[in-house]
Amino acid sequence: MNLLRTRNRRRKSDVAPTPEELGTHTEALRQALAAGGDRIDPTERRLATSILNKVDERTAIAGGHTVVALAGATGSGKSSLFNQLVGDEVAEVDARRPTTSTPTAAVWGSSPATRLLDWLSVGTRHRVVEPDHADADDAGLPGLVLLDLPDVDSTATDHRAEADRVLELSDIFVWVTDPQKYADARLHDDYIRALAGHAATTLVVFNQADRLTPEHLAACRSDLMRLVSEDGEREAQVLVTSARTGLGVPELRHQIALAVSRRTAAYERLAADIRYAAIRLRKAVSDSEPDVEDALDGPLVDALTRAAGIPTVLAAVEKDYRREAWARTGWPFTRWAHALSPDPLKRLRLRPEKLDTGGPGITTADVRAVLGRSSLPPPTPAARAAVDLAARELGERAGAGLPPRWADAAEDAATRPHEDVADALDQAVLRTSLRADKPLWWTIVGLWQGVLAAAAVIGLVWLGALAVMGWLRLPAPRTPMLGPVPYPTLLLVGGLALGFVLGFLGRAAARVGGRRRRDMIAGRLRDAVTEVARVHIVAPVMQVLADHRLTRERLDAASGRSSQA
Ligand SMILES: Nc1nc2c(ncn2[C@@H]2O[C@H](COP(=O)(O)OP(=O)(O)OP(=O)(O)O)[C@@H](O)[C@H]2O)c(=O)[nH]1
Ligand SMILES: [Mg+2]
Repeated sequence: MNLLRTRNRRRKSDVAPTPEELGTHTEALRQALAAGGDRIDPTERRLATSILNKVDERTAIAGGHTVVALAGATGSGKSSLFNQLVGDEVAEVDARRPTTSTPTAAVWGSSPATRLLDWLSVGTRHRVVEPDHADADDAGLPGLVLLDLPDVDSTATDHRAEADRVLELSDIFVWVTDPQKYADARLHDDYIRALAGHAATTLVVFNQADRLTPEHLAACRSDLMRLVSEDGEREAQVLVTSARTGLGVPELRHQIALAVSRRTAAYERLAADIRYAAIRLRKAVSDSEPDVEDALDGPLVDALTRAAGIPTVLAAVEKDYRREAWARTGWPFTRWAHALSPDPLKRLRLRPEKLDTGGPGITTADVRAVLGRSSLPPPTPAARAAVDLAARELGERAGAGLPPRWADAAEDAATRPHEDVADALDQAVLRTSLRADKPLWWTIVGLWQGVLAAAAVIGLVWLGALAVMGWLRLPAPRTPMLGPVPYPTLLLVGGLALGFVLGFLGRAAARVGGRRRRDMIAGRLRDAVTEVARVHIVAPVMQVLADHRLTRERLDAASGRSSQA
């Protein structure tokens, strides 16, 4: 992809980072790509990755060189100006069009810039040996790597591709144009406008000035300045030169020397590219994330609770409480009837019996949590549909206002296949203890029932003994009386009657207690189901939102915008 065609406009003042800032911005862009994952458009990711690679490669090459590229239309005089600047006939100049097909480099200074030129894949290299009497204007040229590029507009398309490739890697862009082509709209759009924002590192050269009369030249120059300004390069320098007469060449050399001596052009260019990638990626990220903090308070947990069969479990818990309460506090003479009714928790394989494992407090529930499933009925299609609906609604809420790829990710996270959720729910029910301390009133009432039953039995035996003695005509001992009522009769009737009444009250208390037990276990089970919802449905959705936020913050940091990083 040709980055030059799509470059955004940037303000000059945006582009002046220190190497440390460039490092921070680069790292931020890298983190943004990691956080964004596959929710970043693959084409944009490739673009950003190629820029990151470029930054890595360029910053790894030491030497402090500045790469200045002469680019423009065929025949504008790039090679001629190159030779003027080098002071030697290095590049081929010809009346044939196009002439230059591969780039030529000239390197000033003591270092041959071998690694840099290898990286630029520029094979033709020339070392410039500066004369001792170099004037003050040349003071900044050590460190300059000047490139003569192929043209960008000839019929040879590979010329343009090669020029674009090298321009992409260059630090300073010198646009060479001439009286015939300076107004070519396509060249303005594709290059000067596309590279606007590199004003600090862009020079526009109007060459072949010798071919115009002074009036004509002035008119063309102001016309070119207007066009360049319209391209967004308001502060770009427009220099007038003639490679034939040498007019303006010292000024061009001076301007290049100034830029090279600042030694910041490479960082500025790289920072501008990082910024450019970050701004592009930022367009596919929202300014905020939807608030789904209340996701666990709503219909999702309700739906999961029904799907987990928890109403069935709770009904069994309540019934079990009543059953056990009656067994312990009921009228002893009818208790046996309860023993015949089925155990509701056992039927669901949820009865928390102690196992004879010797381990402390291990219940069958704990073991089944590892080994298998409860016998809860599977969720009905309606319950399943309610879970799907609640999950989808959560996903839609989480994705609302997010760009499409993020919205899709949020919905996918909420509505992943829910087999694991069904299992997790079953396990959550199994792991939840249905046990609770035996109420004290069971023991007290149970004891009283024992006492009353014993009294009734004693009364019965006593009366029986009296009856037998009467029948045998034996003299009966005096039967103690409470008022008009003999003790044995009081014991029998009182024991039976009070026991019956106590049993009746116990049943009423068991109904109330059963409801309380049900509410308590309901709380536990709801917590367990809430945890399943959190782990399996809400957390993945939250993760998407957290990734989205991190991506945005990192992109803002990469582009130099304020960030909460
Ligand atoms: N009159 C005049 N002719 C020039 C000037 N600069 C270059 N030329 C001539 O224009 C023709 C093209 O010059 P080059 O330097 O080869 O142009 P180029 O931009 O390198 O062309 P390509 O390599 O095809 O892209 C040559 O015949 C040069 O002699 C100038 O300032 N004035
Ligand atoms: Mg040339």
